[in-house]
Amino acid sequence: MYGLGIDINKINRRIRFCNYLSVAQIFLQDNFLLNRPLEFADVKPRLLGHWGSCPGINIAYANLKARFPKMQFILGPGHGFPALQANLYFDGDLFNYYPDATPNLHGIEYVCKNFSWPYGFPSHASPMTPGVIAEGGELGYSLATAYGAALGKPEKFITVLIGDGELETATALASLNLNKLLDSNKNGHVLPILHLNGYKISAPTIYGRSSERELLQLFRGFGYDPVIVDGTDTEAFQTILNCLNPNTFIIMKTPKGYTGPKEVDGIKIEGNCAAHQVPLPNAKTDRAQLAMLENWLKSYNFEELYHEFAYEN
Ligand SMILES: Cc1ncc(C[n+]2csc(CCOP(=O)(O)OP(=O)(O)O)c2C)c(N)n1
Repeated sequence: MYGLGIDINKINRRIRFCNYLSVAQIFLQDNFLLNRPLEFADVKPRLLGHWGSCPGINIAYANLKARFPKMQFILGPGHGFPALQANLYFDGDLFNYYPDATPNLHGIEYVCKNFSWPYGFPSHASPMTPGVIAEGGELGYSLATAYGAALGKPEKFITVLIGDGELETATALASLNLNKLLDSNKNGHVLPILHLNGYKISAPTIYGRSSERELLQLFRGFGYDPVIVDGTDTEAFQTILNCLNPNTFIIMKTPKGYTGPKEVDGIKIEGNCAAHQVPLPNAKTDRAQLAMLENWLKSYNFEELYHEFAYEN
């Protein structure tokens, strides 16, 4: 246990659960609990989705939810939808709207099979997503949406995850000025978190190549109190959440595609732009990639987490 009754181990287990479920949504159409060796037939015929953003989203969501259970969460890079969906499923929020999203094998199958599937869930956050007010398909609007949602609602606590690629857009960058327009007595608290995973689709981000000093000065110039945290250090993340002030701006560093494959066909994946979409695109036909996928899934030891989480009707 840590400070205010926060259980670091529980947060880390939730992150593992949601990472597994993010990968499973992208790849699996069967054998969701890996009860038998993974086969080509278990892999979806058309691999769609974005892995790279998911681990950082899962880290941010788990840390924020543990500390602020009633927060409103706004996701800038809506392409990281498998992670958002995994968290909504984990908390039972999805079940409230989709009764098939039960906390057992049936629910896991439902969530995975329907990701990016005709008549299922889209590959991005969408109006079908419970609580969504920013779709995120077009980058740039997350911070403005957060400040808008806070207007006239002093009781609200709004967290917003901004992609570092997203923050290169004019809209997101100009939205950094909005903190100057909100009277904290009349409006809700907005906590911005920059998801500094260093890469956008196929290249490094400007902020990923900036020095810490440049980053801190940039956000200080906009009137924030910036603080840098290593997202992979849950204890450090919780320490920062324990000492927020109205101007805190969190810069959360994670390697893009963290916990995913390190290298595929000689190309660096984890911590590189190559993690952005589907890191093992030939998993349905290439035995080596299938084996890598199986090892990747097994690395989360999901079975242990599943037994804690699931109930069977
Ligand atoms: C306005 C806009 N420009 C370009 C794109 C294309 N696009 C999709 S994802 C992406 C990279 C996003 O990078 P980042 O915000 O850092 O998110 P990450 O996946 O790295 O977490 C881009 C440029 C877009 N969706 N919207």
